[in-house]
Amino acid sequence: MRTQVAIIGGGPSGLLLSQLLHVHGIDSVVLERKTRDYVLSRIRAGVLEVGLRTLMEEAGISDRMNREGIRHDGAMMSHGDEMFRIDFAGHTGTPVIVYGQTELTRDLYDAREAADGMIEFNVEDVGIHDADRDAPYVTYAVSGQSRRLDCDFVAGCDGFHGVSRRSIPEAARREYEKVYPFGWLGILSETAPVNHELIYSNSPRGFALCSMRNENLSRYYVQCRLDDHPDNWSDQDFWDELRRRIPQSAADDLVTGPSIEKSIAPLRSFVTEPMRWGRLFLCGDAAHIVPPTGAKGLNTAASDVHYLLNGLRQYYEEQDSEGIERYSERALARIWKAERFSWNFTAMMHRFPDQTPFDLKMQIAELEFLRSNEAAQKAMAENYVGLPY
Ligand code: RFL
Ligand code: PHB
Repeated sequence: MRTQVAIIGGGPSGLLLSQLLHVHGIDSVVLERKTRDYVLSRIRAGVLEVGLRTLMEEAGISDRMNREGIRHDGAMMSHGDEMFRIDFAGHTGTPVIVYGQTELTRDLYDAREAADGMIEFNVEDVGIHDADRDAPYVTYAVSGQSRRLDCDFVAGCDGFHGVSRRSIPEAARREYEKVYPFGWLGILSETAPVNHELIYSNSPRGFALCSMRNENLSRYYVQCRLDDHPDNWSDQDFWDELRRRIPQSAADDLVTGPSIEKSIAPLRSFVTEPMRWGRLFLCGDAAHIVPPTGAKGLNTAASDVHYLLNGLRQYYEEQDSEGIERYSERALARIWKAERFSWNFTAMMHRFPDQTPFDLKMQIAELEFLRSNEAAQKAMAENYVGLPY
């Protein structure tokens, strides 16, 4: 089999790239290790920046997002019983939209299917070959049968644990990593959200976040130990702990109910450089991870797709390699700023095991500065709604 772009991974990066390439007349094949249902069962990000929304529009699949996504003009920050608002729309003219990654991925799968896009599910043993030559190819197996996909380019959209990053020789890449000494325990419940905007809370018992998917579906998180397990938490334990970590006014309004999903995600900052090796390009979680505090994971994946799409279009439409040659440099320039924001916001909001009384005072001072300073609020708003591409 032959295609122009072989895409490893059918998560949001791979599907969005594939759909956008299709819109611009470039052919691709997506290879996904799991099934569609499995990919859609993963509960992840929920906040969409304007850049990602524009890409969804360009991909021709923004109708449901525009109809069902919830516009958020700001978000609440709290410490103790203090609570203040960051006005995203007021400071930047732009809101964020709350629309789950699951829904966005479903829209992308539907669009690929409607266009007869080629997606191979349940692929095993993916191998990327000759990416540093002119004619790369990908080998894989489906139901025990070996297959070969010849292509012009390979897009590595296979997440943090995929094969693409590891296909770049170690001597040719450099990795930067910070592992945080805690995780987030998240639950999804069919209850009305406690507030119409998100609440990010720094409490003496650890961080908490009140988020949502729609008016009857809430997403809540509490900071937890890395060695903790969701089975250690009954729903009642979770609600009790959440109540203790958010301001009293919010705790009083909290509507509780049975959880329909409960999971723990570790927190990590990670970047690999460069994001291109010959004709192999890394996109999204395959190249970088942010702690979820800044809601940047999915959004940084989208900016990679934007730079790669432009590079590939320039190559096919103008026979000019400049865009693909500078892909890594352009993508990384934006990634590092999102890494800084996510790291800084994480440091401001969480309890760290080795935090000294001085460190705690610094956190409070930072939050107080943010509460009282318009310029600091504007900087936060600009980062949160997404820096320009
Ligand atoms: P994904 O979503 O991990 O998709 C990669 C796809 O590649 C497939 N795959 C392979 N396919 C073929 N061959 C192989 N060898 C393969 N290896 C892997 C996988 O099955 C998968 O379908 O990466 P992508 O597309 O780059 O998208 C990135 C986003 O998913 C990610 O940045 C965010 O979801 C991160 N993230 C969150 N971001 C937020 O902004 N807010 C959140 O609340 C949030 N919560 C999360 C998260 C990531 C989590 N992970 C990775 C554990 C919660 C969790 C639990
Ligand atoms: C979510 O709704 O899952 C969510 C929202 C904001 C974040 C992280 C996660 O910063």
